[in-house]
Amino acid sequence: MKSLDGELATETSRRRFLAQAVLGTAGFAAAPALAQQLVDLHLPGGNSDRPVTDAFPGKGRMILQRIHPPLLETPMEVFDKSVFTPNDQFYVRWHWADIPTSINVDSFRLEVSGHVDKPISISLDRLLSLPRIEYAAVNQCSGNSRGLFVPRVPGAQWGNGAMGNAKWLGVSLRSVLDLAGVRPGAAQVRFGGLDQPVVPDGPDYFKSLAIDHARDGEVMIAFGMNGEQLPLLNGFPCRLIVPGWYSTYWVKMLSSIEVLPGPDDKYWMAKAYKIPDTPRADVKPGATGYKTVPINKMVPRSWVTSLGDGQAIAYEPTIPLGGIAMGGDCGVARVAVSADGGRSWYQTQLGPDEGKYSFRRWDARVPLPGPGSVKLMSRCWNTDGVSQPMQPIWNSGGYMRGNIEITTIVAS
Ligand SMILES: Nc1nc2c(c(=O)[nH]1)N[C@H]1C(S)=C(S)[C@@H](COP(=O)(O)O)O[C@H]1N2
Ligand SMILES: [Mo]
Repeated sequence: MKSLDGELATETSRRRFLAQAVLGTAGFAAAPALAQQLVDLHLPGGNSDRPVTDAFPGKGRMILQRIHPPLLETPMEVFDKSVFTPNDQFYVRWHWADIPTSINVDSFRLEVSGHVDKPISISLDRLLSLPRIEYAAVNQCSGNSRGLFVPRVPGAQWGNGAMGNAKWLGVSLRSVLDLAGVRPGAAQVRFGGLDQPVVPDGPDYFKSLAIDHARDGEVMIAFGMNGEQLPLLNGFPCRLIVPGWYSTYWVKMLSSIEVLPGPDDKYWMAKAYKIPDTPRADVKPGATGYKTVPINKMVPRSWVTSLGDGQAIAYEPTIPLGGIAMGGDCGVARVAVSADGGRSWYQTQLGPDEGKYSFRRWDARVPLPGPGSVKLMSRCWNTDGVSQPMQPIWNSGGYMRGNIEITTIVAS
């Protein structure tokens, strides 16, 4: 984190902020030129091929889910190279297409208002001068893997790449709230960004956290990501980090923080991102009449990343397998792996512990049942003792998938 720690508050780094911030106009205005290459996301029931693009500002090779607003998915093989997802291949998701393509770092202000002693307006210089915190955390869209739901549900048809892990650097939200002074009786804190709806009555993107959660000292206003400033598309100049929670709460281009004396009744909290209040948020397809709650903590997940779905390999009696795991809202305790469709399981060796909210690498050698088609599976147990079940869930939002995933390879 050398460059950020040492330099962010200086003139040099402010110029770098600015340079980064004006990237992008071309990529936004015109439809990006698409590469000919297609990636098969192996979504059940077809419509599974997606183009690959490197035409978005600050982004390398990404799977194109939507141009306007940009929805870019990280190719699975990226997760095999490091538990930290490079900024230029970190997935992108926006709800509204009206996203600023340049940020003036001198006039930018983060407004803190509402149920506080004194509303404040914080410049980037001031934000950068506050005491810093840093930790690794997985950013995962609530609808990551939605395209794998059976029966299929509407919404972005993500494969497994609407997620990424980064080392986030910033200041605690608590320290910023303390500058304004939260008044007694505060219930929630609402966060808004610089993006705007593109239709007259479209609901502006606002998300809220309970006041105690907002003040837990971990929730972060981040301006650093893997030792660099945030890419514009990932929320430059600063965004919220809510470790362990789905990234719908991780408001990008964060510009407003409003302390509320009661619950947030706006669209994005009251209507959108609600999950069934049932075990694992699971309901029968077509079910109605169940109670719902706002989506919240993530669940444990894991993937084989050393081999891709559909990959052909030379048969060997035992093969090396590797992948990544996440605990959800706590650490990874262990990961087991199977190469025979779940009949026999083998323990894996965990890689370095980068913190409880981070991805964790796992590796193993496993026997193959023989040549032919082989179903690989991995299963994560988190430090709260929760593990991935075999059975997929279903809900109409396509949220919170967490079952054991299957990677089919052919050994010959
Ligand atoms: N301002 C703003 N912040 C936002 C969103 C948005 O539409 N606007 N989308 C949220 C959702 S649903 C997701 S999944 C994450 C995606 O973060 P990323 O694009 O950095 O990967 O941003 C979150 N923060
Ligand atoms: Mo999301």
